[in-house]
Amino acid sequence: MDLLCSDLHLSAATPALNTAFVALLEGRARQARRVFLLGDLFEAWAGDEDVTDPAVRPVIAALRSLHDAGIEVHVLPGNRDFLMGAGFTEATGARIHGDWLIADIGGRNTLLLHGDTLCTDDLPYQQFRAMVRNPQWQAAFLAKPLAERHAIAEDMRRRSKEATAGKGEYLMDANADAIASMFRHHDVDTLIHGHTHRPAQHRHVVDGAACIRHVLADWRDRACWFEAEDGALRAITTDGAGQPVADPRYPA
Ligand code: LP5
Ligand code: MN
Repeated sequence: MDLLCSDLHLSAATPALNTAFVALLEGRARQARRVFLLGDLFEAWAGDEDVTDPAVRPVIAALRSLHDAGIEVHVLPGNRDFLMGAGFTEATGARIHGDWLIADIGGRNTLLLHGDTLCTDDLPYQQFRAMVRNPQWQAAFLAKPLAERHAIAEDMRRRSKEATAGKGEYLMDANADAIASMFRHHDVDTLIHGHTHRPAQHRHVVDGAACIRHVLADWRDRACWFEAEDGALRAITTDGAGQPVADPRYPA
């Protein structure tokens, strides 16, 4: 079984979700062969010194213990935690990938993305992204004291909230041409991503071929993950008692 999730946005302000994620890693994930974290595991990652943050430490320890139990942990960077690097890898044993990854998920050759690269209509974001993904910018940012980086990250979160409040909903969704060219370019018929916080299963036709795009839900209200096995992909959430149940936001 492979387990996938994204957009947990864990921080010191989300103790219940941090605990729910640790419970997932200590429970259900132990039956997985691989765990894929498709970005925005953390609300904001200002550098790998954050692995010792008291709120983050239990999550790091749970990832480490999963890795030590022989389960592969694969991470794609999100727009909140793209600065995770060698310190994170060393602490957790997880493998950090580039912007995309192709894997056999439930028997289908599947492209995995965070999802932000699909939002090509959001030009201010794409410009911001190009700036912060530049290695020189990152080196200069990471050379600043941690407290200053936290303050910049917090300021950027504030700016982002202001900016997104003024953007149309369509602008922040995946662009149809970007989706089609991803399927085409990577020669896959299945795509899984998060970022847009719009849980759904979309069917697309690209050059006459039927394609499917699964969008992972965020963890704002409750845990959500996909389990893939034997040709099936199941969306799971937890009920009021924290027990795993089929997520009603997705078709059965
Ligand atoms: O994250 P969310 O859901 O609110 O919105 C995203 C896009 N916003 C972002 C910014 C992050 O929220 C902030 C991340 C901080 C953690 C990283 C820490 C280390 C880096 C510090 C960086 C300075 O990704 C948002 C999208 C939305 O998704 C939907 O796709 O619209 O995009 C924006 O809000 C970008 C603005 O539109 C453009 C902002 C330009 C401001 C540039 C100021 C540069 C300041 C540099 C300081 C050194
Ligand atoms: Mn995101």
